[in-house]
Amino acid sequence: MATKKPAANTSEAAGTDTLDRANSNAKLEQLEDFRSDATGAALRTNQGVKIADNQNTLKAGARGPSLLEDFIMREKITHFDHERIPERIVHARGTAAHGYFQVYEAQGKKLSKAGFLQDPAKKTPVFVRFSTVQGPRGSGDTVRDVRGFAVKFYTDEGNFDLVGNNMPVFFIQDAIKFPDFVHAVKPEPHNEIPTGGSAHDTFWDFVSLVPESAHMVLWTMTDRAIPVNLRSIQGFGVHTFRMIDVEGKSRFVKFHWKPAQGVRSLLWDEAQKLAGKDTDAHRRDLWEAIESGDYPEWELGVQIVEEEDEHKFDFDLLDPTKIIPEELVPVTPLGKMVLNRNPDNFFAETEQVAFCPSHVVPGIDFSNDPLLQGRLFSYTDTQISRLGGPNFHEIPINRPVAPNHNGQRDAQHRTTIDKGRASYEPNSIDGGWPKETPAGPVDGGFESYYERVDAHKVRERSESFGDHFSQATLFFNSLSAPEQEHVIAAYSFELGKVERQWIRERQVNEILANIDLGLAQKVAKNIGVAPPSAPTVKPKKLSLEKSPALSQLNLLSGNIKGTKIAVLVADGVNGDDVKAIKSALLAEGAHVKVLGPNAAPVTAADGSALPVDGSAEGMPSVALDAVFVPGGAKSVEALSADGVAKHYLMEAYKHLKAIALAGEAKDLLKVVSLEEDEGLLTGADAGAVQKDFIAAIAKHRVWAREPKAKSVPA
Ligand code: HDE
Repeated sequence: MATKKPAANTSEAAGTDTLDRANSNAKLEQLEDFRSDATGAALRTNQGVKIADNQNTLKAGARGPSLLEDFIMREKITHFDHERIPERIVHARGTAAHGYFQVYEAQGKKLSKAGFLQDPAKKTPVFVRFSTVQGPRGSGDTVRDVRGFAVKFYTDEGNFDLVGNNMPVFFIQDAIKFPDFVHAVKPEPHNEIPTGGSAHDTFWDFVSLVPESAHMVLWTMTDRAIPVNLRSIQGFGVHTFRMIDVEGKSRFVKFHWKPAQGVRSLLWDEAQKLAGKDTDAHRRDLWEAIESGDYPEWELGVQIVEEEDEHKFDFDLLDPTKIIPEELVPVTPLGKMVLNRNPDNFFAETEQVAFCPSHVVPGIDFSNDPLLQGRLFSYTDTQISRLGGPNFHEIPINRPVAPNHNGQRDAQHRTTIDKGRASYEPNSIDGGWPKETPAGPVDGGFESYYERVDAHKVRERSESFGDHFSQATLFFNSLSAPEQEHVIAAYSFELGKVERQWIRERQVNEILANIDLGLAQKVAKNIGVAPPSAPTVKPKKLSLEKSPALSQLNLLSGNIKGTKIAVLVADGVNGDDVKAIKSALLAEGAHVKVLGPNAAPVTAADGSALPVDGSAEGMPSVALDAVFVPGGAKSVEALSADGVAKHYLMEAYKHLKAIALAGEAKDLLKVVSLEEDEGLLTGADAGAVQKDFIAAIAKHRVWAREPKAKSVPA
């Protein structure tokens, strides 16, 4: 149990908002109880010695030199000096949460004998880490980048790690190219610029020389690379895997995570601003959603391809730069995942968690995708230097719930006190234990799929991996008009930052022109390159003209659950409007932030004190999804004279957000020179606009406004 905070902290509850602040502090203390370290235990050294003075080093006289003998100070500083561990070489910036996975129905006879896919009543614990790829541990959350989506299932048969991304393909086809790719995308070696992004020469040099990257680079130029938050990203296992059923039959599968919140993204201007206004935007959003009980949820599904259908597609299932269009093979839902608990300690859990694609359980197996095969080696290898040795599986967050028992011994950071004399197998000293378990349909030992391989040893790329453009073309064709516009803008922005003209030209002529000539010509114009008149590679006939499942505008949830709405107030605000809109939005599962000129409560028109959640400056429009301004003549007058409030509205308008102005707030339209449209609504009071406001928020953006919004200053 938490003991009370020291008096110094409680004395701050002595201002005008005494009651509210005291109440919310008490709530916070209760909430944080389980995270508290208020044990009542004495301060001791690591050797267990009680410490009498933690304020002063041992000195020869109060003003004299410090003494080497001070083991208390030396232990403390030595430990501190070694607090940091190497950050991940890629995916260093991340955030994570605990939760559970629950299967819908038993899969043993249909698809996989994996134990965690059998019992719909069973909740298998998971730990999920989301990440960006390029930036270091302290970099911004909203940069243009791929998002990692790594899930550790703590199953009764051992840990299963599904280490995926929020995009369904990858930049390269063979693991041997990974260090080249990463060196190219990382900040440049001479000046370590840029942090967190790919808008620089070495990245575009590499990808313009490596056409197999064309499809994935196109994904990173879409809005998928700037998600609005981590609760609304899709996840993909990327590679083809195998699943083995109880009869031993194997099928190929591709894993998909579909967010219940729908797929939503930021606009580029928002993403850039948010990176400065709130570096932790995504981390904070996930944390706050879970703390508030709004638990993010995803559905796990698989595309299933029967063994005999392996070669029926016009691409190779083993090629990680290809998707299987959902129109050809629909996603079969398997179960749902809910994230319902934040970590207690970032370092111990989020930083020290070690994922590895080779952590599989019986019923799940690998394909021969050459990128996947390389990953099976790389992840354990990297933990050996990052986590300081081969015993990282003993770190609590990595420990399986299934017991592990074998003859592996010693090495750095071993914490298990192994018993018995026989650390080898077979043995006759410890009764032969631990022994092998034969493979079986249920709870058996792991047995690799009995695949026949008969070939020459070669260093070769299969010819079936040779088409690098047709799926990129399919993807571009499948995007809606605003999505295509954003892609053109993203290539233009990124290539516009490339200093070497020949790299710009090569990307336009040899890559973009082969994806879509119109795309290439528009980008060429924006970056000062002569527009190409023809592709350099003969286009392959597309077997599918469009895949609607690829456009994120088709992937909205249709409701406003989990969105964040700003309510702008000042002294004199109509308190009834605030109350009404709050209850209407909360009833739909949205989060409401009442924002004042500063963090102090405002006085409503009826004289009552109205607490606020923060200031408009502290929670900028780029961090929220929509804006409501209640009526109240005095409040509207104050907002009309407040630069922050006016900018708030104009910025929300520019970013195509739903805006509703109640009562006198309609007067603000003139002040900021904006006109009503299908998402900028006015009405006599909150009740009159709330229905249309909610419908506009559910559409996520007012796309029809985009051309007009361009003239609003950024
Ligand atoms: Fe990774 N990747 N990767 N990767 N990857 C790492 O492992 C690697 C690839 C992915 O939150 C590293 O523990 C190679 C594809 C995620 O902790 C490292 C290749 C996909 C995460 C590594 C790939 C991913 C990583 C760095 C090509 C999507 C973060 C630290 C053969 C399917 C996991 C670490 C977390 C992390 C190697 C390609 C996803 C160095 C060699 C494809 C989500 O081992």
